[in-house]
Amino acid sequence: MKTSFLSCALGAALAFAPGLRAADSCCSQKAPAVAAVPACCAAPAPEAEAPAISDRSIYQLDASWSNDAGQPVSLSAFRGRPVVVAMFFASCTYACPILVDDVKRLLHELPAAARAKTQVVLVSFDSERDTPAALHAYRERMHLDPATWTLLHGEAPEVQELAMLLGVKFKRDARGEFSHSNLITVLDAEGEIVHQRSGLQGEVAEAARAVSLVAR
Ligand SMILES: [Cu+2]
Repeated sequence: MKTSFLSCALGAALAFAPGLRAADSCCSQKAPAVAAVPACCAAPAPEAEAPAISDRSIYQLDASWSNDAGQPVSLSAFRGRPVVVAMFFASCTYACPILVDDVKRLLHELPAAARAKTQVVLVSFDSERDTPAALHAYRERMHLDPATWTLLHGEAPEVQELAMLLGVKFKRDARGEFSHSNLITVLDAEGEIVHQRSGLQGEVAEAARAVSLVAR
C-alpha cells in the first residue's frame, strides 16, 4: 500500500531541486567568446547531492529521536535499505511482545543477504516511561541484536505525527497503558511504505516478500 500524506507545500518545495536553480547572476550573462572564465565560476562544481526525498517518504519528517544509547537519530539515517517499522511500548505485557516476535519471524523468513541489509525500527508510544535506558533494558530482555534493531524514544508530538503517517492508532488509558494497532510497516530504500501487515501472529510471508523485493 502506498499512501500520499505529506503536505502539498512540502511537495512543492521539493520540486525546486538544487540542480534546477538558475545560474548565479555572475554567470548568467552571455560571456564574450574569448573571455576567460570569471573567477566566480572557476571553482569546481559541488559534488552531486543525494536525490531529494519524495513527498511520499516518511523520511521527510525532520523530528529527532533518541536511540537506546541516548544518541540522536533521524529517520532519514535509514535511507538506502529496507526498513521494518513497528510502534510499541516496553511495558506492554500482551500485544507488543507478540508483535516483536512477529518481526523476528519475518526476519527469519528472509534470505540471508536480504536480512543483512534490513533494519528494524521500533518506536515507542510511551514518551514518558520509555526513556533510552528503559528501551535498552527492553532490548536486553527481548534479545534484540543492535546490528539490526533500533529502538527509538521521541517526544509526544513526534510520536503522534509518525503514528499518523504510518496509520497506527493508539490511546493511553487511565492506568497509563496503551491500546494500539498492531501494524508492521515495510519501507523501501526511500522511506516510502510498500507493505503493511495488520494483526498479531499468523503469516509473515507476504511482509517478508516485500522486504526481499526492496533488498534486491
Ligand atoms: Cu502493546
